[in-house]
Amino acid sequence: MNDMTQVIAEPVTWRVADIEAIFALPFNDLIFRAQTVHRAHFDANTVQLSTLMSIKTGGCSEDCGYCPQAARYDTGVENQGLLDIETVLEAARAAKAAGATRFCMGAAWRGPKQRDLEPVLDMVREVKAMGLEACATLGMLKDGQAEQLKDAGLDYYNHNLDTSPEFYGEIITTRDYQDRLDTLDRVRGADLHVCCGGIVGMGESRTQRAGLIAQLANLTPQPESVPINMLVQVEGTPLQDTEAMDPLEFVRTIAVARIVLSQSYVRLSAGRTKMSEAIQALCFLAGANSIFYGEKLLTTGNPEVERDRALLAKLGIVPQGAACH
Ligand code: SAM
Ligand code: DTB
Ligand code: SF4
Repeated sequence: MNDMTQVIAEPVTWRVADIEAIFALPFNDLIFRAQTVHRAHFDANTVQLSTLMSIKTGGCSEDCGYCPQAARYDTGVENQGLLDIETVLEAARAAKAAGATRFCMGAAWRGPKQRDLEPVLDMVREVKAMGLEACATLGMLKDGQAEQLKDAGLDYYNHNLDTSPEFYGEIITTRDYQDRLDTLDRVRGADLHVCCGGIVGMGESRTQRAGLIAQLANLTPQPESVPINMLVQVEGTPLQDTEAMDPLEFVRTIAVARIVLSQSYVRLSAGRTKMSEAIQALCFLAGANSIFYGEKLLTTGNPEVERDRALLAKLGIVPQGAACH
């Protein structure tokens, strides 16, 4: 036992200070620790691939300062009502053919109304029937909606905490942190898998990054999937000119998430088009074991499928479920 073991011994409740201490480890110690935790729980050379699709785009009533889909910011995103089911299923079939195992449907809603939810339930049923896992991110859920999604066969619901409680008010004012925690409770209460993470590079401090990770780590049970997004700076949003984050600090964030969320899939999410292959490789070394796969996220770009295939091949990382394709 050395001092480092002492610092990262798993407490019942993670304090922000515990997490800051992990952040502050020498880089090599941090990565070694993250790899050790990763290898205790996962095959270190496997990655899970999810493909995203925006099923309802833009015109959103919320004021999330990072988001190109908020109606109040002039970002050039074209509004698109809920897509018809066949368009969505065609994209899901293509995602499966390209090797994704999960299809995630995103909607620019504050939350779905019942009349919005019903067609989405049909999409979930059909995506499942294709043999894909189904995920949705539709905003805040009201009582009973998570159960309807579960009954339709949904596997995962994505709802992010986005940042620490202390920084949150600088980014979003139209709903509060507790609203997000309440939706996460509803998702968990319906026995859905929870996909919950956040965004870094929004001008938050390291303490605030640790604050986000503490919130995620203290969810009980911890989320099965934790997307860590690097802010995509979109012109027209309040965060368009935020100072870019040091990529090595991003790698540290992934490593810390891996250590404290030891059994969660940590997803290297938005922001990959701006990352070199070397930084992405470091993120995998730090314990990231899932990515968004396909040339588009919701409204912004993601690396081309061929580029991702080449990168994974170069690293000897095999997509989960690849043997079936
Ligand atoms: N409207 C729903 C909601 O907000 O819950 C679902 C879709 S919303 C676009 C899903 C997530 O995308 C957000 O919670 C945020 O974490 C992420 N996101 C949105 N814009 C982003 C950006 N510019 N950079 C990085 N992540 C972003
Ligand atoms: C998540 O954490 N990141 C994804 C997914 N969950 C829905 C969305 C990223 C969106 C990036 C900006 C865009 O493409 O509009
Ligand atoms: Fe709307 Fe979701 Fe964008 Fe916020 S993140 S503005 S809720 S689409």
